[in-house]
Amino acid sequence: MSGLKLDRRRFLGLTGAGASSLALAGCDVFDPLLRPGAEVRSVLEKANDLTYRVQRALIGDETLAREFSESEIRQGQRPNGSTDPTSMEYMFLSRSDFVLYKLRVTGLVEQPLELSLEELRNMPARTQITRHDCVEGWSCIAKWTGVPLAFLLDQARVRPEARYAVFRCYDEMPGGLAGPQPYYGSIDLIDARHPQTILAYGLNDQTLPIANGAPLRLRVERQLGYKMNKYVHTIELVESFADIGRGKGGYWEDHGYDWYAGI
Ligand SMILES: Nc1nc2c(c(=O)[nH]1)N[C@H]1C(S)=C(S)[C@@H](COP(=O)(O)O)O[C@H]1N2
Ligand SMILES: [Mo]
Repeated sequence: MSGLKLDRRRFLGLTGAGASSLALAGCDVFDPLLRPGAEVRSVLEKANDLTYRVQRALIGDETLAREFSESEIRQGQRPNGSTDPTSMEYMFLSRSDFVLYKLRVTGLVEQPLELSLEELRNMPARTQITRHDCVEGWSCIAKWTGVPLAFLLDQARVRPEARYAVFRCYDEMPGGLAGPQPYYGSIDLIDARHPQTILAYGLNDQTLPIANGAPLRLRVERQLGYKMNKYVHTIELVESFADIGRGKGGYWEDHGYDWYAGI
């Protein structure tokens, strides 16, 4: 996989800047360079689109991310980003061990679903030991257990117009002048149906802790950490994410990060 990483870095280097380094420089509300239509923005958007297509062509649809052995788990999964959501609904659910939690699967589906944790735990499960790479430059190897997203999509019977799965989360992030924004993200249906894409409720043989996204978080193993939404309450199948948030497909994407964060 390191060859691919190098290609991507080199490619972003050629465009002048990775989207992430620009985003880290400041909130785009105040950054005229990242205004919709600004030249830098459109170069970044084209770069992201090309990165996505090049990576898709290189890695194929079904290639598996590397899996590790138990002995390679050296530490707990380092919590990052939100670690303790404070919305009323979340605090209410977490105080009663999420017994009233329901995952909703909605949007372009024939059969919308509302599933309790118990129902999710009784579905086919997959366990995988994988490496989580954060855009900030650290990695952790951890063991994740959950239900394959493909199984949920089959139960919900996705309509042919659907192109993306959007994940909505309980936690809120700073949104600049617009006020707090709920964390959200999206992946295409190729990644959504990938065999290692799971909604995890277990981490290192324990119940998923709040710090790491309880009760349910996404694992999408061929992309960077910010794509792996924690605290998921709704999965919505859509044809386009242009009308959601600021239209870039996720909270961090709305702040300049690549939509396709392949590693
Ligand atoms: N809802 C939500 N999901 C999130 C984040 C977040 O802040 N909120 N942070 C992301 C980032 S940047 C990383 S690296 C991983 C961290 O997951 P962990 O806390 O289990 O290590 O979650 C990702 N998913
Ligand atoms: Mo991250």
